[in-house]
Amino acid sequence: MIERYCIIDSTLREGEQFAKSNFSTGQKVELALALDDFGIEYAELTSPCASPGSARDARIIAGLPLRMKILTHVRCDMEDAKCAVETGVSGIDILFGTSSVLREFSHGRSIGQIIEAAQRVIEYVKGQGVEVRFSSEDSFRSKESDLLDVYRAVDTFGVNRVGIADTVGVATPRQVFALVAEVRRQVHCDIEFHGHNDAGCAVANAFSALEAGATHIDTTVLGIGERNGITNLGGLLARLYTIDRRLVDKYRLTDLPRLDRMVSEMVGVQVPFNNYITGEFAFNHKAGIHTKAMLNNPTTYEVIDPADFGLERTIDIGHKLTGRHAVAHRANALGLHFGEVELRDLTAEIKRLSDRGPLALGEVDDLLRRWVTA
Ligand code: HCA
Ligand code: CU
Repeated sequence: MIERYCIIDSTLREGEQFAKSNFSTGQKVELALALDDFGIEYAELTSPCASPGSARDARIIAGLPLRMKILTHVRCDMEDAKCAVETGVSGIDILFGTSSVLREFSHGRSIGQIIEAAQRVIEYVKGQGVEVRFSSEDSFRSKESDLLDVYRAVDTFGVNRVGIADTVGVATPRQVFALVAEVRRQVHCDIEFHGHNDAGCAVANAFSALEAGATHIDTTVLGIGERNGITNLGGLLARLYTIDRRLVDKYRLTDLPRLDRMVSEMVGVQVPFNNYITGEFAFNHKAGIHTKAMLNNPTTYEVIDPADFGLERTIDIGHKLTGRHAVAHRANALGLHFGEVELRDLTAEIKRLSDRGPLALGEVDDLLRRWVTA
């Protein structure tokens, strides 16, 4: 049972790590305003220590009159934390690699040293009246007992959330469920999940995390991020909507197409054809068996009502898989009415013609009109 949850949209942090991203200040502000209108609870920004422009933009966005909370993301380091607090954000997400591979080849610290460093930074940030989260990079390739030691310790230091990160996208939904449920038993604070999509499980894993008691999920618009990205905002909404529409009522769903389009234009990629909800064909119906049922009752082949997202379904007619019902429906829309035999012949003609290639709707319409006068 999922009772309460928040989305932390990281398009302005993880999304900046996408190969084609290079948001201008104006674009960052535009996106922050759009996410806020949408009803997202938190937006995470690139570390102000990354570049002078990142620091300036973090201050600008933290100063906007928004309902959502602005977070920034830094390493577990005192200098970084100070720099983050100075931007005026309401929360800081700190990150430390706990896996043996990162400990050996990246920062070289022991679990004890990680806990000590975390305590200093957490106490400092809390002391500044700022929200703080502690996340362990590459959680699923970390030793579980190490992870739990770290999470239990930072919980006692007063973190608002612990973060579980599937940095390389290896976790399965079952593993996510098991780890989040275990962390849920061990700490009192909130739990955040951040999952990459390398193996195609980012949405499923985020959902499993919620089922196991996570309270915060990281997403990005269109799922953009390092490599092939993380949990797609629209994908998570689709997953939750089909479980219980009320879970997503708090968001202004009709603005999702605008958000997806905005980010696709900003980063210079198209919205993928198979994107959740806003992909060009997400509500397109083609085969005769489907279109017949759809015309009788759209819930036969649609679990999401496109109108809830301000979208419309399309029914393809001019192809060899077409069916009589779809043809009759189109004819009715044009004010033309055919008998059963005519309809059968018309449908056969469309199938014959489209064996050479699909017909445009205009061509189908011409054929229907000619049939009347023939
Ligand atoms: C990265 C960091 C991160 C951080 C996630 C988090 C990851 O490797 O770029 O702060 O929870 O995937 O581990 O994005
Ligand atoms: Cu990440």
